[in-house]
Amino acid sequence: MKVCVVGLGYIGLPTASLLAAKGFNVYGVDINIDHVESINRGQITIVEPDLDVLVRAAVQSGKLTASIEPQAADVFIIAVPTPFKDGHAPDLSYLERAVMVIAPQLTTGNLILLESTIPIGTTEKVGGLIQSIRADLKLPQFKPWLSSRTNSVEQEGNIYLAHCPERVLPGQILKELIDNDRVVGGLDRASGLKAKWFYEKFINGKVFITDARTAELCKLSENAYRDVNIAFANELSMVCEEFTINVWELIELTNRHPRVNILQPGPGVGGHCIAVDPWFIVHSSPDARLIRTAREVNDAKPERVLSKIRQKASRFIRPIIGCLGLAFKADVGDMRESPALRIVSQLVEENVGNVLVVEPHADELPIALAGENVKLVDLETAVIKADIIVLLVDHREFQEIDREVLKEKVVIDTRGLWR
Ligand code: SAJ
Repeated sequence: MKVCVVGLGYIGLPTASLLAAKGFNVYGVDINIDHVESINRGQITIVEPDLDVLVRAAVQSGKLTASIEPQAADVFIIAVPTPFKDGHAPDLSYLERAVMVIAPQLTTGNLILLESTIPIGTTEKVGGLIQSIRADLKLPQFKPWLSSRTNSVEQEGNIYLAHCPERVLPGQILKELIDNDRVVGGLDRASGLKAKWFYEKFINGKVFITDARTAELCKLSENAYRDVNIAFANELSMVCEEFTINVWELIELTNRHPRVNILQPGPGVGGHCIAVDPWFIVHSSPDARLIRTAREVNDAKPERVLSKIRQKASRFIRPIIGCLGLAFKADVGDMRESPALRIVSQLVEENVGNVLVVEPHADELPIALAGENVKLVDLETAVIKADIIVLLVDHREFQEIDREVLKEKVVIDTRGLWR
């Protein structure tokens, strides 16, 4: 079976290499030629445990080849980003481009799987787009179903189209790709069944079929649920600050209740998923008031951290500020939507002091952090030289810092690592 994976990023590349390892012939497609060439050499730029080994093996076995052009295949998987535009409206341009690129390659019986996170109703729109380009094919019509009993499996199209949102956690992608349960939302029931049949060939998790709209909102709800719960923790951290209560101790004690499980506060919520996806619900429904507020609470958190740093910095003539971490969360190198990066950029721009950055997952500073007043240094240098130490990411390397040295510094621990 031939599989064409469009988008070789954090989801597409692990999926393509896993499929290759399972014996499928996989064509990976990406618009970035440098990325394509390095994959064909068996090299990757994404930091993810064991992915380098898997990609190298997939390429060496001849089962995975990458290109900027798609090829005819039995199954097409689209895993391109769906960011938001100004005003938080979803930007579906990558998805539309991917669909237009595969449309000429489609033949009767093909299965198209949309793994990208998408707003409610997008699978139907993709079906319409393909139909408008390929009048010779028959795309199924969307049919909502309330239970599996109410929908017939009668096939009315000659293409199968389903939304199968990815659910993997960065840092554990390969494990979760295989073990997580999947929800597949078919444009019609035949598409759902076909998608289930395909996933069951290479994952161990259970596959649940529903309609496309339900699967779309299911994925968005998973991330919005986590965002709302983190917002609760972040809100508590602000309340605690007013009353000089240690929020970490508070949460630990509150969580001793058998039905309470509060998440951890931090400098804000980052990454390409949780900081983005809830906006897709908010943008499509005025009823999503709680989800909107959670986004606003979490988005306001970096500014809270910044004002604390400014306040501490004002005690020094020109402080050296050691900022530990730039990534959006612990033990990954990904800086997309990172609150840590936002905080450090702002400190540099405002020239609050001389900033020493420590990021064990980066060899150089991102372009956004250019300036005379900022340098990437090792942990030891930052800890010795800094007047103020701001812990922004709870990378495991930062756990080992000598607490005695910290006693001589002004410490702002946004993650509760040294609580
Ligand atoms: N965070 C907190 N406090 C917490 C937990 C997380 O501040 O208690 C912050 C993190 O530091 C980070 C952000 O939230 O900045 C998101 O991190 P995360 O580990 O919660 O999630 P992601 O973005 O790495 O991955 C999420 C996952 N979704 C859920 O857990 C519901 C993953 O399963 C999804 O596949 C992924 O989004 C995605 O691609 O949508």
